[in-house]
Amino acid sequence: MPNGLITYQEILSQPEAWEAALKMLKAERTTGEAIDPARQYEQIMYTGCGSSYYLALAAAALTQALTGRSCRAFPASELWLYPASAYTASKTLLVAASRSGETTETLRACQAFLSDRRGDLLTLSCYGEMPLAKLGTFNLVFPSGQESSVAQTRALSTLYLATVALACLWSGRLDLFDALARLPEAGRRILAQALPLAKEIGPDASLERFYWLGSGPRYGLACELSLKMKEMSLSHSEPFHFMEFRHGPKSMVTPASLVIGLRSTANRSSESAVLEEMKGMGGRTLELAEADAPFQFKTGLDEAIQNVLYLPVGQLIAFERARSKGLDPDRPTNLDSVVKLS
Ligand code: F1P
Repeated sequence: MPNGLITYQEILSQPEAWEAALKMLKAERTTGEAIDPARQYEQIMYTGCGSSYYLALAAAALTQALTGRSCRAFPASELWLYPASAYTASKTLLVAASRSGETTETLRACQAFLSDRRGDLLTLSCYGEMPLAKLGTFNLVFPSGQESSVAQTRALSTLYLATVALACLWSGRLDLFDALARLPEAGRRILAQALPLAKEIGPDASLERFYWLGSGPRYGLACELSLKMKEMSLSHSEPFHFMEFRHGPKSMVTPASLVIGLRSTANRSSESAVLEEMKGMGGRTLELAEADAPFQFKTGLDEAIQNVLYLPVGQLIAFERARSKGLDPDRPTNLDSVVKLS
């Protein structure tokens, strides 16, 4: 089997996974609405590990923007070992994401949260038989996100999309909730559009460092794509908020650097300016955005619900780079698909 065929198929099948998840969320809409934080909780905390923590970061930023509720994200290990630095006395909805549903830190954080009676727990996972899927006050399971590769792709984007759908429900934006149904088709088109780009960038041996820039609801996604580049291709890769990149990290930019911007529409001028400056310093740049960018989505969708579309583009770039380095993305070096502590 050619290297990475499982991962490749999982990346390409994301639109179908999203379709199945959205159907389930539509059917379970009452659960989503019943959880409604607006009425019951002073704050929402999101948590997970690795990719699932980056999902939590992205979900917290978007959910706060849409609902106006206080939303924060912490690695599960921080909630487990340093709860006083994270929780306040207010009644909390904890949203825990996990592909496997058996990552030790995530389970420990959720068990401590419940035993300390801090509020209610909503779990988002892909395997209904695993411990996390039975732990929550509310449990949403998305089998279409199941995957056998180690580095998360389909699971991450599917669980992330679930948080976007819940944010739409909790903010009463049923127009946005309904518009999510257009994402699978957009995803198929963008995957096809991204393939040649990934095949051009991936094998480019003149590139040695990758910087992923994202702000607001896109910072967590920048972190996730940076992790993909590390996990799949063992490349030096780092995420930053757009404007933060100027405050020191830009000193690392050379012609061997690719600065990839998950650019917004709302703050286009500020974010494009950072990429232009890096280009002026001799760095290479790649601007991804809905419109007015070398790689554009052109979905016509509201900015709040199209962020998931950045993921397949970055995943394919990391995948092609791994393949060009003779690595097997299906079996990344030194990685396990789940971290279980004794
Ligand atoms: C969390 C995780 C992954 C990471 C690696 C090890 O898994 O940290 O994000 O990429 O595969 O496990 P999960 O809790 O989402 O199953």
